[in-house]
Amino acid sequence: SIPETQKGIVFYHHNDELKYETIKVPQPKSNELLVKVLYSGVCHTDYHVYKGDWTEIKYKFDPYLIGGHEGAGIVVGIGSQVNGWKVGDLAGIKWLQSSCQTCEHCETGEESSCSDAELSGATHNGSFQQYATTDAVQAAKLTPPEELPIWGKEKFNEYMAKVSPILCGGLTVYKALKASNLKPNQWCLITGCSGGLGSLATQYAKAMGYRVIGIDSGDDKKQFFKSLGGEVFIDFKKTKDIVKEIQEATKGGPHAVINLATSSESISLSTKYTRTNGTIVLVGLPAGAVVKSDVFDHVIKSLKIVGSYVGNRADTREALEFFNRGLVKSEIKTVGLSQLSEVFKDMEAGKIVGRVVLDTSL
Ligand code: 8ID
Ligand code: ZN
Repeated sequence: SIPETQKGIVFYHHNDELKYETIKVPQPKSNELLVKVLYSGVCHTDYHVYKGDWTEIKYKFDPYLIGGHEGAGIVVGIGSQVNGWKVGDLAGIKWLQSSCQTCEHCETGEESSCSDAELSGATHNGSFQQYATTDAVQAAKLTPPEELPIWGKEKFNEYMAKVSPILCGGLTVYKALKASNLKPNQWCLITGCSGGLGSLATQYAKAMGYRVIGIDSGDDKKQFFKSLGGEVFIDFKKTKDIVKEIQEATKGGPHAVINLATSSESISLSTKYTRTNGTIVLVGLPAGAVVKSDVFDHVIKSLKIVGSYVGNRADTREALEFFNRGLVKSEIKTVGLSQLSEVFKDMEAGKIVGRVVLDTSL
């Protein structure tokens, strides 16, 4: 049975105290599922939202906001207009909470570009609570682990915890790698390669047949990156001539760069070391970031700069399949929901290796 109240992490203004409170369990609207959230990954996006870094979004405080958009849980309630879901199904809550289904972008499967999209943890209360509502069309179908050869029923909790970062991190980097137009055996450079998205990007890139060079900092992050199959690690705090070092290691620069680091300068820097005819993919969204590219160089080298924003439902299904097949492992540390503010502090300090996932029961 569904309780009337639950625990959640709420904040009333950007940068305000994060409060672990007893709040009402929400009611699903006619198009929504009610999901009992078991685990939710903490994405750097949640921290940007909390700080109010992105002034372009119309955040919804009613009166508070609940973050979280990597929620993995069990369907416990279904709105009257919902098709294709039943109580007991496993569902994932994504950043793209819902889209209008009728505009040009939705029509062509580019629903993340829908101007009426609702966003989990920003315009709609997200997965940092024990029960959350989510639009049934955009919710991700999760496969029960007992149906997967390499998982199995006894690993239910582990599966749910580890699948959660795929719902934003995995999906986003998988789509970004597609947008890079890389061919097998080409060099893929990943900035922030040992962070949440970076640890997944390293593995998806490898699984897709690319050679991976990563930039991040610290010996723990270097070791971690190598354990994921990364070939060359550049420590941005130790390197004297980063452009030269990258170009030497890749014999002319990477064929594509996936910019994940939450650093504006590192994005502009990527235009300097990318190989001639290469593609620079923008994913990370540091506050107020601008990419500066030297036009002469840009033209002569025929560089392409492209943005990539989460992914559509097919990208979600495909990203989940890589995970279900064991081609991509989700490297996580699990802590209680009540610990979110400590997680944000570590994130700000760049201390997190891989992804932190919150257990909503703690
Ligand atoms: O759809 C999208 N475009 C999308 C989806 C999901 C997340 C975009 N994002 C954005 C987030 O909002 C955030 O801005 O991607 C960015 C990365 O998210 P994350 O992976 O969740 O962040 P993290 O775990 O904190 O990792 C960031 C890493 O960057 C490193 C840090 O050491 C950390 O490991 N880093 C920094 I800070 N400066 C760097 C630099 N100059 C750097 N790595 C290389 N060079
Ligand atoms: Zn995210």
